[in-house]
This record gives sequence, structure tokens and C-alpha cells, in this order.
Amino acid sequence: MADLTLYHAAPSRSSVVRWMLEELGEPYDLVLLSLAKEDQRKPEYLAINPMGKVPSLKHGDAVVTEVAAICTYLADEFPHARLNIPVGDPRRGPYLKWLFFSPTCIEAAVLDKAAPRKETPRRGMVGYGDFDTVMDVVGKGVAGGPYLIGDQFTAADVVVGSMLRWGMMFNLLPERPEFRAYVDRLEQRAALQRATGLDRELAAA
Ligand SMILES: N[C@@H](CCC(=O)N[C@@H](CS)C(=O)NCC(=O)O)C(=O)O
Repeated sequence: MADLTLYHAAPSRSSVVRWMLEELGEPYDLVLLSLAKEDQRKPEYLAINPMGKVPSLKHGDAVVTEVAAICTYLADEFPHARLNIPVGDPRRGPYLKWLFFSPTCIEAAVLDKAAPRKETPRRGMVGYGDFDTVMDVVGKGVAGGPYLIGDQFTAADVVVGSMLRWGMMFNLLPERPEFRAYVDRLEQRAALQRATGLDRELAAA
């Protein structure tokens, strides 16, 4: 039995963590949940994640939930993989910014655009401001590169990259050339190809 267990449904947001685990190269076990059968609402799973959502990760006795938190945690716990930016490194600020920016700004902006609210809230009330500003900020972030933190591929690329990849796949994001070039770069990674292939097999089973 591996020390790491991912509670997973394929494909879903837990696929992001699967990619992260493949990047780490650490052994992990999977517990598969069927969202269609509402396994995520069963008491035994709610005891792990009371939100009734995947992913969840168990590492020994520790439980971590929320995609970005799990990726940040894994990168710090397994620093040999060089997917984190350690405390004391001046690049840690921008690194953490991108890890938080993805769920709080990119995902929120994309989902609000896909399912607009009846009344548009004041820009000042909305954490992400407005959709176009979010897209411009991410566009600048990925334009240099090759990664968000320059030459080093990090957990932030797994989180932000997954969001852009998924958003373009479902036409929820504009197909900007800088987004496309960045996602194409990420898709060359063996770990992402492995995770995607394994998830395809699971989804087809
Ligand atoms: N904020 C959560 C979102 C997780 C989430 O919404 N997961 C979806 C799958 S993509 C889910 O579990 N849906 C099942 C449900 O809500 O019943 C995270 O980042 O981990």
C-alpha cells in the first residue's frame, strides 16, 4: 500500500492531482468514486471530505482537499521533484500567487461567464474583478515562460495549466495564442500524457 491515496473520479478536477502525482513519480493508490452514482455524498466519503467533492488526498494520516492546496502540499512534501519554490526563495511570492489565482480568479471568472448571474455585481465586490482583466493577467504570465516561474516547471503550472487546458477544451476561455502555446508546451510532458492516458482507460472501463 502506498503512503499516498488519491480519491479520484476520471475525468474530473481530481485529474489535475493525478497529473501532479505523475510529475512527482511517487507511488500512489487510487480510490475511485462514481460521481454519477453519488459516491461523493456517501457518509464514508463525507468523513474524508465533508464538501462531498473530489479530489481528496490522504498522505499517511493527513487529509488534504482542494486541488490547489493538494498540489501545493505535494510539491512541498516532496521537494526532490523540484515542483515547489521553497520558503526563502524570492520567487515563492509569484509562485503562491499563481496557485491561489487559479481557483479564486481564473476558475471563478470562467464559471461566472459560463453561467452568468442575474445581476452583475459591482467590480469592486468581485474578487477577480472582471473576466478580461483576469485573461490579460494570465496571458502576460504565460507569454514569457516557458513556465509561469520562468525556466522552472512547478505545481503552479499544473494548476493554472490544467485550468487553461480545460477552459479551452470546452470553449470557456478565449483561444489566445499565448494560452495555446503554453498548453501545447505542457502537453509535451510525459507525466501529463501518462495521467491523461490512464484516465481515458478508467473512463472507458
Ligand atoms: N474547489 C474544489 C472543487 C472540486 C469539485 O467541484 N469537484 C467536482 C468534480 S470536477 C465534484 O466533486 N463534483 C461532484 C459534486 O459536486 O457532487 C477543488 O478545487 O478541489
